[in-house]
Amino acid sequence: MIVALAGGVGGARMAAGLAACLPGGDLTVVVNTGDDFEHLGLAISPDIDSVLYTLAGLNDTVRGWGQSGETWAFMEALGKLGGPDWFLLGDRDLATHVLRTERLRRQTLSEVTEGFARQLSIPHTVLPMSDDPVRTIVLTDEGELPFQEYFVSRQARPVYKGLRLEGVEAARAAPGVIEAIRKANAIVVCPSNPWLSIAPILRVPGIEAEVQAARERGCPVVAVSPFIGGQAVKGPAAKIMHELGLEPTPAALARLYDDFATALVIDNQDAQQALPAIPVHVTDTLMRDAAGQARLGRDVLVFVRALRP
Ligand code: FO1
Repeated sequence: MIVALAGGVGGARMAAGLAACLPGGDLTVVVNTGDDFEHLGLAISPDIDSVLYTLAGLNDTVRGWGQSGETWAFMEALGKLGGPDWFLLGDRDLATHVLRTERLRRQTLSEVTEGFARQLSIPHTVLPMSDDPVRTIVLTDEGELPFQEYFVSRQARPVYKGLRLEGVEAARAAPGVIEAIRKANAIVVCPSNPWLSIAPILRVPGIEAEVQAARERGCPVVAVSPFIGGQAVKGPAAKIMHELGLEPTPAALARLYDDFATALVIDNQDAQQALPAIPVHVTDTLMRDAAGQARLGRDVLVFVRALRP
């Protein structure tokens, strides 16, 4: 039983890599929902959708988010009417948001996600970190910005100063999250943005404590670095590290994850960097396509098995 903590494109790709190497039911992906927001009256859960689309092989591999073969008639029509065009909703993707919004009237986000996963023939468990609304607000040099305004509208240009997670104190981990961590033989922290994707998951009351409890009982907690040669594959993780006066290196990542990680997977390009005092596996961490995802998934699982007592 493997639990993966995931957010963003790196999280979705790693989850798909692990999924490709594990029998159905052996993987639970716990997904960040701090990026969720309401747009045009629709409930958007970008990270859940990235995980579902990638596990189902429907994802756009170039953009990293949304579906492949997407068309944009809705956006064109929206633009003609003077609607907001800063957040792109493809025609196929729109179906997900419309159906989710409608189902959320009588179902929880976990139930809606489970229904989508079943319909898409995904044999693994995909759980939101919480069914309660948690909204990531990014503190920047230009003031507080709701996550998608910072990330998409402002393209993460404002200088990152910190996070506020609206609603997190009252949020409960979604059903199955704590139980999955309790039963896990290993926990994989995906190569997601440590600040924007992983921190919100760990801040849901009970989740980080349960990961630490897993570590105490000898369960490997393996973090896969999102950095390659001082850069993030996608998104602002390296930029944020610099803005916080940190280096995007394996050692800095190990310090960030010091409270819970027991081992690290890093890229070949970073092998010459100062390494942390925990076990480190050096490999090619770039996931270019489904084969690359499966290769890294297999690599991580072999490393994990060697770590188990
Ligand atoms: N990311 C963008 O950079 N621009 C977009 O217009 C955009 C639209 C979008 C629509 C649905 C969806 O599920 C994701 C979308 N994303 C878009 C990605 C998303 O905002 C971010 O990648 C995540 O929130 C960060 O993990």
